[in-house]
Amino acid sequence: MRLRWDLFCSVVDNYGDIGICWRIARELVSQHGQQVRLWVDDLESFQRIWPAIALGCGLQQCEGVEVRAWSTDMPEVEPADVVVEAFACRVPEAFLLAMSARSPKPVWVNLEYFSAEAWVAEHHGLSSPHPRLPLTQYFFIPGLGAGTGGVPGDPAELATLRQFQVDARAVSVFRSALQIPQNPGLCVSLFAYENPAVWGLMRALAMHPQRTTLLVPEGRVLAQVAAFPGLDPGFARNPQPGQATSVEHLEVRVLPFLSQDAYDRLVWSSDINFVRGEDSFVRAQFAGKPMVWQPYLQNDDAHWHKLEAFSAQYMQGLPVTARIAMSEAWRVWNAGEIKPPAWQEWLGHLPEFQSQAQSWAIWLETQPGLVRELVKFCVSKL
Ligand code: TRH
Repeated sequence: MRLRWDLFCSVVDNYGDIGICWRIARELVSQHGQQVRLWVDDLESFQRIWPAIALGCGLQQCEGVEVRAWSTDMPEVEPADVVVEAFACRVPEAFLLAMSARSPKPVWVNLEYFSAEAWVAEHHGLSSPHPRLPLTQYFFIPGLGAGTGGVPGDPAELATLRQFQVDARAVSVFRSALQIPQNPGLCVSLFAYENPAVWGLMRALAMHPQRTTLLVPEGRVLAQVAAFPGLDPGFARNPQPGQATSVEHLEVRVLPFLSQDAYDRLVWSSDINFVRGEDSFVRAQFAGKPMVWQPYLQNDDAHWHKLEAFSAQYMQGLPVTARIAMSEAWRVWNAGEIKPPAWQEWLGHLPEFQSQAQSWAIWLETQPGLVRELVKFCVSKL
């Protein structure tokens, strides 16, 4: 059934909000034949992850999606069949009134962040009536397992990336374009928030017998990486994309901020991925490579609960010593502690992490896909 969708995305900070909405919008169109209007209040962030997006353009078409700049003077438009408010953003009052005046009323969805916590299955699908208007909103919460909104991953996109991963020539072309060495040794991608723990990691990598290339796209953690003792002082002052510098067995290489497609390829072609937030975190799981996750910092330690809930499931297939090593490294990373021994221990278990990450990725692909579930859910509420 071809429905019309209004998908609203407000960029709070960082790139996860638009990153996830953009994947959903594209998959709705390409895999489910839906008609999507994506409202975004920050085209600059959008353009960073998808360079084809034009700035200052109120309405544009991209990848079959109608992209609208969402500003305070939102034009009067008829709401679509489905209205999705992503990540607690709120549509303007005038639009809500138009929704309540529409017949039939749109299916109104509050799309939440992905989490492995148990409450997800309890709250997913619940409804909440509007206090004044004849409208009902439904919670749609992505997660792991039955009763959740599923995992964000476009099956066609995953198949393409899986092919890329085993295509040595394609990986080589990708690396050349970014000046990544063809034989990088242990190839580690690093996408993180500011984190003092990065020095402990770098110390362990520098001492590790295998040569390591640490690939750091421009972003929040770069200044701390560059200030690591022993790196070239010029680099430390002003690290620029394309530059590289070494200390002992570790080479640090700065990448430009990549398009979302290129970032996916970086994750799929690296041996280890440090990821953060929601979207890169799920990409790293599908890539089937060892990873370290830094959830977005929240009040009341909510990020620690998220981390614990996910770790309990993700790490359960590991032998005990490997599980302890992984869990300690993830703790140290998120606590911001500089502890090289935790990383040495962790590096010692990489082969176990590799096979566990592969099994996890295979299992994850058997899980319900978020967009398919979302379409089914909305059709059922029409
Ligand atoms: O940028 P993030 O930290 O986003 C966060 C989280 O989503 C968080 O939960 C949310 O509450 C907060 O924003 C407001 O991390 P995330 O989720 O991994 O999103 C990053 C996106 O940026 C993802 O789609 C990948 C993309 N990306 C690029 O396109 N190019 C790059 O070079 C890099 C490093 C990332």
